[in-house]
Amino acid sequence: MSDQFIKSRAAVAWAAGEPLSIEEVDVMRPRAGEVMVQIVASGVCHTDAFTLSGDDPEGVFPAIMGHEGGGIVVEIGEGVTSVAVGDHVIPLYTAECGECKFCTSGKTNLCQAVRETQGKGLMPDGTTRFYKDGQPIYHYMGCSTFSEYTVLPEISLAVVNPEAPLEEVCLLGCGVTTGMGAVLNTAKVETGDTVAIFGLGGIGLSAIIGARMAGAKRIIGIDINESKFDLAKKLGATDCINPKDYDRPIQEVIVELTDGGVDYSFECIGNVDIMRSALECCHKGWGESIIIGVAGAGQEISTRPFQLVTGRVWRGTAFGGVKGRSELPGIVEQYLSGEFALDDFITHTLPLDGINEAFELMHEGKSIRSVIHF
Ligand code: NAD
Ligand code: AHE
Ligand code: ZN
Ligand code: ZN
Repeated sequence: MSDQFIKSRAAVAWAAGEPLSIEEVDVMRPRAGEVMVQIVASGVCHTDAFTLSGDDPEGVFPAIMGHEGGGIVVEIGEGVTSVAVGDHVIPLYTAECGECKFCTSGKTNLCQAVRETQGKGLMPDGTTRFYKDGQPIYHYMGCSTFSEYTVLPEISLAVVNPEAPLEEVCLLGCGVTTGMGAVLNTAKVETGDTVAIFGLGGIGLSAIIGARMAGAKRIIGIDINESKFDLAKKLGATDCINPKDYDRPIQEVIVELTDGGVDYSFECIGNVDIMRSALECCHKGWGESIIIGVAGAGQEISTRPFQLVTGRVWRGTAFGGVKGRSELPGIVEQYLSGEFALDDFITHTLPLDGINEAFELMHEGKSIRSVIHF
């Protein structure tokens, strides 16, 4: 490869369902409007495992996965003005161009400027920047943070305070922002509300933090893995429930516990049956259920329409409704000023070589977040 390329160690997903393979790949230098980032650390999110499993309709292989990273800008392409070499950045799987119909709507964070090519594993010009022995390798969620060096569109980077440790604030690239944002931006939970949070992984635990910040008076955490309960309680859960302890649907249990149902519920698992439970444990007349979990190809949600006729609301959220470029730097400042902690989430730190162990720990229910240090 020519000097248009640099060498990078990366974890390559050659095919669905196979372990990642550590390779030296060639990364093409940034083109116009693009930025090369040296990744310092990356969390491993359940969505990485979901796509690797083959269940993601947008999953393409071979690919370099990872979307929860933190890094430093090493090179900018022609015309890039908002990001400079040396900036500390968090890659964004939800870009923010500030100009598209979505960005200017004031109604959503789902910028569509690069979404179509991103979903195909490509840069906005329809090509890839990753190669192995001349074979193209796809990008993932526009981020590919499981590579020492990656290339992103300028509009897919949030510049953050360099005092923030990238080994921790990388978690704001997905999990923690998603859970907190779902509660604070999407649901807009208020003081005194009762909430139920299904699934106490990185997303659900972050939703607990959001609920505590919002002043919720009762925060019910639900999980089938009771090892998650201690941290859930430390972060603010008032009750923790294991559905396996009951011989009736968990929604019935929660409705009874809460005098008619919760004000808000959050599904943080990706299980369509639990999405139904989460809706049906909401209070008649006003309860709202927010879907965060990602379900596999072909799966559908169902409930009796009467649940909605009688005032319950079903919503979904991506990246917690947060506009990355304009809002994430402020969330990093909140973290720096001690409004919430991130170290609680980091149960394991591993070198890139240990990335398959990170997936195993997740599947075994032993980790909240594993962070890969480059
Ligand atoms: P995780 O694996 O860390 O946590 C999932 C938790 O759900 C675990 O604690 C597990 O024990 C629990 N669980 C599994 N089955 C359950 C059941 N039947 N009942 C109760 N609990 C159960 O995963 P995560 O990283 O926290 O991600 C959670 C979900 O959120 C995934 O589907 C992920 O793809 C999705 N996600 C969505 C967004 C978004 O923007 N919408 C962002 C990040 C992650
Ligand atoms: N590609 C999947 C959907 C995956 C999905 O829902 N992704 C979330 C982020 S998960 C982060 O861990 C998301 O942001 N979705 C909005 C978007 O534009 O992708 C499929 O079903 O095709
Ligand atoms: Zn994620
Ligand atoms: Zn936009």
